[in-house]
Amino acid sequence: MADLRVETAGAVATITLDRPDALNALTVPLKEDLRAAFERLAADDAVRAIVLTGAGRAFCAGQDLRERLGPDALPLEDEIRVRYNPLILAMRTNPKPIVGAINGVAAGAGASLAFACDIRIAAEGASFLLAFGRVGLIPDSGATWLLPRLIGASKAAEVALTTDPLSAADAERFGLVARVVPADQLVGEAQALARRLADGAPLALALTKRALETAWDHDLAQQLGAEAEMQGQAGATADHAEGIQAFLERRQPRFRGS
Ligand code: T3D
Repeated sequence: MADLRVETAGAVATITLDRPDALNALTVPLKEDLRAAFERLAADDAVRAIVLTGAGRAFCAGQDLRERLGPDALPLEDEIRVRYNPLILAMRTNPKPIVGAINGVAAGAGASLAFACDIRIAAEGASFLLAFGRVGLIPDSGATWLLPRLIGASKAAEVALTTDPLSAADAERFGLVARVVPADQLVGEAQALARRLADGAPLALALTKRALETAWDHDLAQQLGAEAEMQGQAGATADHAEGIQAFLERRQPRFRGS
């Protein structure tokens, strides 16, 4: 994992894309390591929340364009199907909440990675750039699905078609990021948020993520049914009983993930 760092402190794992000289552009090994890291953390009961950030001045500049021109590059459709799509799904289906700490420019598939996080906090000076059009491509890695849902169809069309960068301040205005903080506070703020999430009931968090995701494809009646089913699962946990007990005893709950 030469270009990826995974550090765990308590119940929070922080993943750092670590190719700062190339603005953390995505190579085959980096994509494979990143996907493997998300899958490993998904299965690790000791980890309850994940932070994703980038080293240096960028979050991620998307596909490494030098690698794309190399002799070993897969045809573009295959690369997307084999490497990008499973990576995005490893994030969106991850049972742990993922906080994006967007430290600088998030361009191309780097923007898609940011959109695939559950909550984003941005540094002042960060930006989101659907650079795909500048190299004759369409937004991929979930950007066309995620961005309209995050900021609305009209703004998403503007950002995708013009390829104008969306500043951190505008991203906050459109609800894409939860808040904007000074750069030197970014990772600390994201980890503090992740620690709060990690104190939650793990199954309830996982089911909340799933319910929010399935809602897009359901009508109200279907979603009411899905909520009932998932609530049945959450309600059967020891953590639900602990939550009620803690409420009655006026103390903080101690959720164990069972
Ligand atoms: O497999 C497939 O191809 C399909 C998947 C496609 C998904 C995609 O992500 S397509 C979109 C790919 N990404 C881009 O088009 C963004 C390219 N980068 C930029 O537009 C700019 O670098 C930024 C706007 C992100 C930042 O601009 P700036 O002026 O702050 O930095 P810079 O000088 O352009 O870049 C600094 C270094 O990073 C530079 O290297 P050097 O010259 O100092 O050795 C530059 O080449 C390198 N770099 C930046 N982005 C990439 C990159 N190297 C390889 N690939 C990159 N994407």
